[in-house]
Amino acid sequence: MKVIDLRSDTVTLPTDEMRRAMAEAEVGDDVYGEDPTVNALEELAAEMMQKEAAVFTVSGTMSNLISVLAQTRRGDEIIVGSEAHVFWYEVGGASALGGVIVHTIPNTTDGRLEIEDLEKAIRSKNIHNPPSTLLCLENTHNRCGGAVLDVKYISAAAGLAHRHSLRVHIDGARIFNAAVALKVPASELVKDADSVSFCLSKGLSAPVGSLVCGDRDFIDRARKYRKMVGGGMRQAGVLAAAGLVALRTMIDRLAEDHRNARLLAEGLRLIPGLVVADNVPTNIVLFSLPPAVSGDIFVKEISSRGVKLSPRGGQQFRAVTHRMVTSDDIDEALSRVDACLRSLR
Ligand code: TLP
Repeated sequence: MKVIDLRSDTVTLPTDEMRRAMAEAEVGDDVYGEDPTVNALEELAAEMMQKEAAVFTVSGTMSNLISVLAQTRRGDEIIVGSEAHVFWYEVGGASALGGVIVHTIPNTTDGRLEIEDLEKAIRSKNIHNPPSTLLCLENTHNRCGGAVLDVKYISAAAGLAHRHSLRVHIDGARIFNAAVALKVPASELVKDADSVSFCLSKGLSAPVGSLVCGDRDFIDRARKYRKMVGGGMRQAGVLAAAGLVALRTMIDRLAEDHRNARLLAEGLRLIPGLVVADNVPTNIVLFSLPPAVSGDIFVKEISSRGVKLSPRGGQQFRAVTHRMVTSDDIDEALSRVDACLRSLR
């Protein structure tokens, strides 16, 4: 039985071309700035995002953390969405290590922060208030079902933040999914941001890695913070080599993952009792079980039938499409989910 793993696009394995590039990578000590493959990856990332510079990190979590550390001081306040990855899944690193207050304001279901909410959240200059210094947006938005922020919205939110002297960070772990969905270059989506982080290890299939891009001063500070949190790597060119293949060859195919996610959502909607998110713009499908079925039992039962899903608490589940799942796999997963739910009713 083929296991169909829909927990996350992070489960994608490196391609043969990546493995060859890794084996043959020219390397050096990156802490000395001497790894030519890391340098090439950072240059390519900066060019693709139309920013001055970039730094390679081990993960999206580290990228977001050093982006916050390099743009705030202890006691500052950062404004993030209530569903933001930075808030939910990064172990509170920004507060624990950066000493910043995380001020959450509600995310709309399509991943935005209402401009009026944002305006109210920005602190006035008053002796009682912590200074608001950074706004974090997320594109695509994980907990909002792969929602996409468009250029117009980002410009409006960033414009407001900048007028109040906040900097703007975009957690673009899946920024290329957004770019492919909107048919715009990723650089357009980050042109109004001071910093962007994006991942190589999700839909782009590289085994490890993420990049932070921004102006040169900011990247110098971020690189220093990367070292502080133990992220200075040595012959990291073996990883960067896979990242170069990812950026050169794996972006356009994300459209296929988006088609498969829509197929999955359409199929799930036909299964009695399931409630499926209306909008599936990229590769993430959120759905809920009927109240009569226990989420804990369902997740065990469906995984014994060879379909892996991410529980999101209670009746809610997440399925993510990616390169290792074909449209035939989607059909198969749908029939297994259907059979599983019939057996549990
Ligand atoms: N998200 C993972 C889990 O942590 C939930 C996933 O499976 O989706 N920003 C966003 C928007 C993300 O979705 C993730 C990973 C990260 C940052 C962190 O990336 P990593 O896992 O490389 O630290």
